[in-house]
Amino acid sequence: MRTWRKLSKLAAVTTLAGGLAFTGTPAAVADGGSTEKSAALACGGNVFLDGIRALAISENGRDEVYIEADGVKIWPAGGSYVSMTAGQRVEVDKCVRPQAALRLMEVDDLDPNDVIGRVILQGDVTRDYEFCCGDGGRYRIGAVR
Ligand SMILES: [Ca+2]
Ligand SMILES: [Ca+2]
Repeated sequence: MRTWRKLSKLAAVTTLAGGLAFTGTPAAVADGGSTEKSAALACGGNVFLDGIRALAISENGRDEVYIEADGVKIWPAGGSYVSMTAGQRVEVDKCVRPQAALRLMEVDDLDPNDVIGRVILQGDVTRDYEFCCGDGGRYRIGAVR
């Protein structure tokens, strides 16, 4: 019963996002397409991390960022970091547990790496979270249930 309700909700959201170009939708919905909703369903009881956007970067030009969940690096899979500029959005596409503690790290060669911010997911909701404001960086990530 619960699964059916969730499917119905996601289908409604997808229809809305696909059919109307209005402002004010949550970024997780506005930034993602129906493929993200399908991927979220593939996460089962977990939360799907959709994409991350750099609202403000902590360094001149580019930040080198990666994401940890519960102390373990989960993104990017094929490298030690992703290089991001202000305003850029990059797909994350990872499943994490509903109450995972996320940390956004910024790699520095000579200093210890910077912590941009931490968030603890609020389980059973689709919403955006912000990593803020370590070293002046601010990033938004969409979590889809
Ligand atoms: Ca730094
Ligand atoms: Ca750096």
